[in-house]
Amino acid sequence: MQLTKYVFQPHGDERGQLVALEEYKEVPFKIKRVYYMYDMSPGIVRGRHAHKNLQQILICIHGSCKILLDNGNEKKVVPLEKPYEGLYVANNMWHEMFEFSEGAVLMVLASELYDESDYIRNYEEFLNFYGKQDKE
Ligand code: T46
Repeated sequence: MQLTKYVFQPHGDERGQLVALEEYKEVPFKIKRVYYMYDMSPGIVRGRHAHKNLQQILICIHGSCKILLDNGNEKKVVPLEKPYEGLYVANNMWHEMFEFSEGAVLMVLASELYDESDYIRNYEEFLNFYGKQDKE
């Protein structure tokens, strides 16, 4: 499985750090939506779905968390621990977010507007479609 973890360039000076992300530059797609999650309960797992078309970059802008990526054949767990790191999550990739540290904030840059019909929330359905497709 090919992983793309970006290390963005912080613009730092004595006042602190700043990271700037522009579409088609640091981010390989047009950014149509930004959302973020916070106040996660201890031990909670979020995600547990794949997207048919959506591409995303996940950035843990405060605290840390882990991301499970699963393409139907292979699984990888990627830690997100720095506010200047971004994990690319392609379409057709089952993903789960877990082990959020206290106070963690996970921000997501998304290539499409919110569309519930783009989600595959059933793991068997995901495996039946993408797992078999990848093996052909
Ligand atoms: C994803 C992972 C990384 C909206 O109304 N608009 C939105 O843009 C989003 C993202 C969510 N919602 C609503 C839908 C649900 O009622 O917010 C609620 C929580 O969404 P969900 O349970 O899908 O959240 P996660 O954390 O499981 O998944 C989210 C994204 O939905 C998903 O696309 O890839 O983060």
